[in-house]
Amino acid sequence: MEKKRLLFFVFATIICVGCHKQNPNDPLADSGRTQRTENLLTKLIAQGDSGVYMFGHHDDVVYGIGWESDYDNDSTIGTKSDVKSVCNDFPAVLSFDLGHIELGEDKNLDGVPFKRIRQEIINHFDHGGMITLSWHLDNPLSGGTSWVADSLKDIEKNTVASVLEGGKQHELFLTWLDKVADFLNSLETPYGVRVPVLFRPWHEHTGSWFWWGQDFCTPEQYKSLWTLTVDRLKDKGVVNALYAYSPGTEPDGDATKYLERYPGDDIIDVVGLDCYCFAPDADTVKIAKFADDLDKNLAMVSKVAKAHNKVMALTETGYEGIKTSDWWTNTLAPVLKKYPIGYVLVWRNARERPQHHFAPYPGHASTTNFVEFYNLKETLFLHDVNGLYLSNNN
Ligand code: BMA
Repeated sequence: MEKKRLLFFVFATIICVGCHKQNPNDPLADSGRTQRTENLLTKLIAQGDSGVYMFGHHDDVVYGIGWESDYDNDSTIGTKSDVKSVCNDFPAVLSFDLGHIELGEDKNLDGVPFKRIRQEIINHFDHGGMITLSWHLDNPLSGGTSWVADSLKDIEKNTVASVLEGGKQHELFLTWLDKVADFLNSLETPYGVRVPVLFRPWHEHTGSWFWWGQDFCTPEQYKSLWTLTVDRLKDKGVVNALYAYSPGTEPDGDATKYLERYPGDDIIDVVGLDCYCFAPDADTVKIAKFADDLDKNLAMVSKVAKAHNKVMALTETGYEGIKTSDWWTNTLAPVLKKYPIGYVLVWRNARERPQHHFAPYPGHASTTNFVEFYNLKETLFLHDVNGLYLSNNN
């Protein structure tokens, strides 16, 4: 390239990179993230402290029991939801998964097009809702999934080491992170406003079912994985992400164990917990045990949140199949009421595996009780946060 043209190219690139920063609709805060992203954090904290929490549902608006959105038709965006069919309101929090974005695929691991996920995120933001993203990415060393396979355990235990600096798969892994960065950077309204999201990678690492789990890396390696992730996203211009730490229940109420692999206050914004109710037979003893475990773990997380000046959230929960009709107000809500949580998220209603559902749908035995849960003064749905929460004017 001739020198003059090269100079022009460099100059134009600088202007372009600077464009976003100078967008008067979307100013940056001192932290380097957008002011709206910082506002989301401030509001999550204030909300937790005021005794209310948002309700969230994974993949809520893209499919449910007995239906799947028409992904090629723009007019179906944000129109259907099992939760809405039951209580006439959308969840305040929508969650989606980025698994398979790293492979350059058009659809995520559950068959939802990323294009559609992007549209739903922007639409939900425009309606004042919050968005959180998980990432069930494949294994960059074995070529398997997020979940460890017994036959591959010897390889999988080296995966985290392989993606860190100096590791065999480091360069490949950087390209995977860059694909996540590209997606986060693409979450922008037509007015050039970046949509704030809560990114929640490397979750449930206190168990050993994902390749980044407890048995497959040291605490230092796990923390380095986080640092690498967040540094790379920042280097790639991501200014709209908060980060959530969400272990499972293995720490069993012990803050030291919970914090053993904590990447640090400078990296994490939200301290969370993933805690599920396992009682396929509706056994009341198992349901009571879930409530006790949830209580014990949230009590511990609330102390951690306070000590580290973070907001807490129940980042994943649910009762698969919801076998008792009063679970919402008689099991879940009484525990949540005790803690300053910013939001609670239940997992997906899998259209391809109908027993794998965590929210009610029309005709489900818990619909009446879910409406009671909806009407509790502490639960916030989209109508409650609409216009007050994150809208473009905030
Ligand atoms: C799991 C299950 C899987 C799904 C994954 C990512 O808990 O629901 O079927 O693929 O989450 O959404």
